[in-house]
Amino acid sequence: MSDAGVFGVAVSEEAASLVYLPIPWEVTTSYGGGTSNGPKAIEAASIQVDLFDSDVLKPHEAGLFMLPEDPAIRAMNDKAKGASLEEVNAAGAKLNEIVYQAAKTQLNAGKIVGVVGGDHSVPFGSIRAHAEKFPGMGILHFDAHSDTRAAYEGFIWSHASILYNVLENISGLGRTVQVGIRDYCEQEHEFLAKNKDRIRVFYDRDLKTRSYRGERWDGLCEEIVEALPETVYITFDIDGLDPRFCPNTGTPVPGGLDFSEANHLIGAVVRSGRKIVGFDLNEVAPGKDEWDANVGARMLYKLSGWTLASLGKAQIRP
Ligand SMILES: [Mn+2]
Repeated sequence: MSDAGVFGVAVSEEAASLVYLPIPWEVTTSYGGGTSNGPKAIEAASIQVDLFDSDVLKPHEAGLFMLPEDPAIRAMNDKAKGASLEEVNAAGAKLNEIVYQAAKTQLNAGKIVGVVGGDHSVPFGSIRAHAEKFPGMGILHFDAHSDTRAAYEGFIWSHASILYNVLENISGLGRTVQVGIRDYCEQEHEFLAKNKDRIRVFYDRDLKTRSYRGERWDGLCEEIVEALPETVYITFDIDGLDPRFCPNTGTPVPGGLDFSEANHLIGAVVRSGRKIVGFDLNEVAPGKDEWDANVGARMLYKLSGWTLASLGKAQIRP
């Protein structure tokens, strides 16, 4: 790894406004693997991202720092993969505690926290830490999957259950808004219908149909943003994007958002005056070339810039 640091910005942890927690974890992966190598691949690809951003003025000047991977997490991941259901569930609970403590430590030090997965089970502890610090915080969830399955395949802390676990176990949350959803089962459909007020779902099919009939993406973004409270946490599963942006992700689904559409929506959150208080990026799995990691690094930079801008630590480009 380059000594230059993530995005080629040489900055100390102390001087950074935004600290990334890389979590090499994919214990409950159900289909394609490789997301535990996401953080390292994204860090390597980040060197190629130009620091000039078209939306936000010099996001890097606020200081971006990625912690080193915790070898204990990697060891836990390797040990739990293929272990018994009971052991996997115990390992997941342990990881949640580690990520919770790590995020809480950074939040208490006044840092903005961005978790880099790993599969989508990874951010639970960070969302818990953010919800404690920012009561009433809503969640903007980009994903092809609703991730509201109860213990998928028996795994309590499954990547396919992250939003179910968040909504069932974390109190004091504002509304969750899901975007890009196009893969969900009967149980999830019922769960979503039962929790209509807590979760607003903007299904991919509906967004596409409305745009085919002439509605503009900008107007749809306005409607999505209005469903969110004033304080927002973003959980970004890369497979919310069209699979051409993430061909090696674990569970790709045709359809989804363009990179620019997702970026425009995050920008709309910030332009509305809402504050993005934290985020995670997950399910990026490097392939034989660096395309997936390249897209991941660029989305990470966009998420970082918009988050900093929303908190007054960077300026939106005039
Ligand atoms: Mn997904």
